[in-house]
Order: sequence, then C-alpha cells, then structure tokens
Amino acid sequence: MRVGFLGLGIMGGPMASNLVKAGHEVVVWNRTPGKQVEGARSASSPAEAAQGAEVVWMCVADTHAVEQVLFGANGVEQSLSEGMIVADSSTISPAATAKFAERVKARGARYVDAPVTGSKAGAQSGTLVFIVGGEERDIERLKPLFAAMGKKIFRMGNTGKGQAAKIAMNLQIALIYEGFAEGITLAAKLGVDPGTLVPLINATMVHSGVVEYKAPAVLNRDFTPNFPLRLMHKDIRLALEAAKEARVKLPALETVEEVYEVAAEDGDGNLDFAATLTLLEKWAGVEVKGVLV
Ligand code: NA7
Repeated sequence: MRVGFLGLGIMGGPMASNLVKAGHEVVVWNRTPGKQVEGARSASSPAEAAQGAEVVWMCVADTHAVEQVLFGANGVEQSLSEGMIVADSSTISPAATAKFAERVKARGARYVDAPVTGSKAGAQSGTLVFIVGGEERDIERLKPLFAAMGKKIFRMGNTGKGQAAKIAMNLQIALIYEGFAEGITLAAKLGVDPGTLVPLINATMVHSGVVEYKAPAVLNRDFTPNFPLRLMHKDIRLALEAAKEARVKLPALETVEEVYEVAAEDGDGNLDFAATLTLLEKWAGVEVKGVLV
C-alpha cells in the first residue's frame, strides 16, 4: 500500500521501518528534519507525505501535535482525498479525536484511531497491540499494515473508543507501577532485599505483567526510556480530563499525577516512567537495588 507516515519518534521510527520491510511504499515526514527511515522517501511536510497516499499514519506526541499535523500549515488536510484512511497511533484525547475525525470525514476521507501498547521493544519487533476505534471496513483495509507493525488488533468500538480504552489501560499501568514502587521502597527501608522481594511478587497473586517487565531494569537502576515519563504523565492527564468531562472520580490517579508532576519538575521527563521510583526513594532516604535471585 502507499502510506504516508508522520512522526519518527521512539515508536513511529520503527513502525515506519516495519512497513517498509513488509514491502509497502512509504513516504515519511518528521517535524524536526534529519530523522529518516531506510527504504522510505522523506517528505518536507505532512501534506507532501499524504499526497497520493492510500493511508496516512500518524504517531506524534500529543493532541496538539496531531492537530498541527492534520490541520496546521501544510497539514494533511490539504491532501485528503475520497477514501483515503487517516490512522492515528498517537495517544490523544478521545473527545478531540471525535472532532478531528469529523473534519477529516467531511472531506470524504476515513478516520481510525489506533493507539498502541508494547513500548519501544514492541515497535521494533513488530509485535505491538493495536487498540482500535473506527468502522469495520476501514479496519479491514488496514489489516496488512497492522500485521506489519503488530501482533494483535482489538476493536473497541467506533471512532474515539480506541483512545478511550488506551487511556483507561495506561491509567492502570501507572497505578500498578506506583503500587510496586511504593511496596518495594517500603520493603527496602524495612531491610528486605529487593532482589528477593521481586521473585516473591512474581510467584504470588501480586504478580503482574507490569512488574515482570519493569522490575529487572529497576533493580539494575536502568531508567533508559521505553515509555518516557513525560508521555505517561500526558496519558494520566488525558484520563483525568476525560474523567472530569464524564463526571467520574479517580482519587488514586489524582494523587499519582502529583508524583509525575514533581518528577517532571525534577527533570526526569525523558527517563522511563519507572524513574518515578527515585522520588519515593528520595523521600524515604533509601535506594532500591539488588540482584534478582
Ligand atoms: P517521542 O519519541 O517523543 O516522539 C514524538 C514524535 O512526535 C516526534 O516525531 C516529534 O517530532 C513529534 N511531534 C511532537 N510535537 C509535534 C508537533 N507539535 N507537530 C508535529 N510533530 C510533533 O514519542 P513516542 O514515539 O514514544 O510516542 C508517540 C506517541 O505514541 C505518543 O502519543 C505516545 O503516548 C504513544 P520531533 O522529532 O520532536 O520534531
């Protein structure tokens, strides 16, 4: 398929590369020039990347970025055509997604929200999970592209429902990780070796995919970003914003948002979100490290 791919960050770069490897004709664009994808042509604007494409795929930072890419200067809007599908793998506001989709559809094009889970490793290995909102027939047409970048697609409903499900999931990842971080900080302060606590967690009902994935890096003090803290902070804010609009109270998330706020102020935004642990350590006067037994 002819694909215009917009946004070559931690996630977008390897996703576009996997499309090329699967034999698709890809034209890429990134806001800051210089990022390229082997085997893909580079365009100088979103409009140019979208020109003549069957599908335009976005993976940019946030709601504002998607708005800019679609409707800003030299945006995708200029190149929209009848039947073209705009797919968005950024994680952004469900309410804004509905508005963007309306504007795109008014020009005869289609809109599918397709945020992902699987972090950098999933993007690189083409094993992302897509959490999708949109019409069945459009999702069907996108299947060869989903297959090149991921291993599973979950359709959550019509446009915007992919984003709604994604923020509801990331809310849980943030809270589960916070639970782990608080538990292991307290245990370390009370003299328990974190290297022995993690296997105990993994062998009991406390076990979780989040802990399994994060604990080895945490014990090695490796906070290289798989999913940057600033982006998890964005997703927490998106969930709180959606909750406010829907009159839903999320007391635990409100508190955890404050942890991310302080961590971001401390300059940890570009580290992995696992680095929120270091704040708890600072407050407790203890460091969590150890060798997994
Ligand atoms: P990164 O690695 O921070 O990459 C973000 C990308 O978004 C990168 O290509 C940025 O371009 C681009 N960006 C940021 N702001 C804008 C604006 N205003 N206009 C156009 N492009 C922009 O994030 P990830 O790849 O990890 O994640 C991307 C999304 O997937 C995000 O929503 C996650 O939550 C899930 P730059 O190179 O900075 O010019």
